[in-house]
Amino acid sequence: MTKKKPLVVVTRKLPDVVETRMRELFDARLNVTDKPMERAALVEAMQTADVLVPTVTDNIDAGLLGQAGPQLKLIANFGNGVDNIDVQTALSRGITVTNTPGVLTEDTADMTMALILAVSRRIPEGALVIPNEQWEGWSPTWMLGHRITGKRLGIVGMGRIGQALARRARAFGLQVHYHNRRRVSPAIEEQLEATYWDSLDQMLARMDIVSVNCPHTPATYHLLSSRRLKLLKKDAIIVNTARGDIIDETALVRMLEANEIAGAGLDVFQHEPAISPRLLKLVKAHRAVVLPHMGSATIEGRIDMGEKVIVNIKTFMDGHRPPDRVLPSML
Ligand code: 8YV
Repeated sequence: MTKKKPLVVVTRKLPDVVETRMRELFDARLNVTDKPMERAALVEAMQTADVLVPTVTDNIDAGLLGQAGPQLKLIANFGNGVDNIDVQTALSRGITVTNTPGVLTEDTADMTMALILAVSRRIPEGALVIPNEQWEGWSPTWMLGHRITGKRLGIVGMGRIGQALARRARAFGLQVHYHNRRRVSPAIEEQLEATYWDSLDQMLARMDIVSVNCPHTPATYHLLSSRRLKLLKKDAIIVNTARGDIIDETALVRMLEANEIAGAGLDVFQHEPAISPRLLKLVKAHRAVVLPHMGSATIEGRIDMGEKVIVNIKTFMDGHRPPDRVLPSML
């Protein structure tokens, strides 16, 4: 007798190869329209699926988890960050949670570097000049940005992505500084030529460029608070490819408006996809560069993420520990 395939509900459209493999292995319910699932549809999924595969756009909160049927045993998140899931509640209900670490590290670090360059060298502003037919020719004092070589980069969160950014930053001639919950090993520090600051406040006050690369957890919500943002140098820039909630966005907008900080490059927002009108105004005035959460948006990365989800489900269903379990100590 063949074993019954687990019912796997996938909330968004995934790359074709991933979906095809899922259909082969599981009783996969795919979202062909890619429209985010309404709450009622999510409730139904929680009550019927053996495995739920959500993304950053699904808020799997305690209320939803409270309605899960006893058959739901695994939430295999398509994504590295798990702040879209109330992991504590899931675990307390005996639901295992997995994520997709490692496979989006390089892509996200690339995008972080791209934002640093975009803000410092005014790339989005310059890229509009020719299509808008506004180029009157070269001038020695026009469209000047700032050199990044020799500047100090402060990385907030020296995990995989922070370290991948540090490697890139070294190649660009930046001085690497970092703050992390735990100091990284001397070998890594040496390899990255990175200077550790146990005081985030002190590091912030001295950096030319600050990059947010830590996960969003209750402990990092508004880590870059209004008070801390005020510590930044007036000519500093800040980039965020982690999660919008880590920066007090209202305070950041206020500082950009008042020219108390030189610029910002943001790939993530506090209430995405909603963007505050004041931030939008700053973007239009070229005071900030914004991207629509594209850090891991490569086809290779998204296929790798899908493969990780599949391995996690398959291992779990075969009765083993999935490789990417989210543990309470990570929160
Ligand atoms: C993903 C991300 O696109 O994986 C993450 O944590 O922020 C993104 O790069 C998204 O989470 C997919 O769910």
